[in-house]
Amino acid sequence: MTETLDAARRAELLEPLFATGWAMDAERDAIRKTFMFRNFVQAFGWMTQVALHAEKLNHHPEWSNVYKTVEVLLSTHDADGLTELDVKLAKRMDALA
Ligand code: H2B
Repeated sequence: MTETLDAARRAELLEPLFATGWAMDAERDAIRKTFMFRNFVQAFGWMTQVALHAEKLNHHPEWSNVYKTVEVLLSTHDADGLTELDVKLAKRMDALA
């Protein structure tokens, strides 16, 4: 779970995420996505739900919120790159949005 994804797993697991708006971060082995909500309450409510899942997974996003926009970067610090945990959290974020 804490090993970085190899090329085959990347192709398999990241392609579906790219289709939903995730993109590779150019400088880090990470994925990014900007989530837009109707208003601040929707954005912060989503962050609260994601936070509970992140805590359960023991895997935490790098993110920032301005009004109704949330910028997210996912990477596994312990592995210094992308792992299945990032994919899991990204899918959960999409499902909750
Ligand atoms: N979150 C992320 N994104 N990457 C990690 O490597 C990580 C984490 N490690 N949350 C966890 C916590 C680790 O620090 C604890 C000790 O398990």
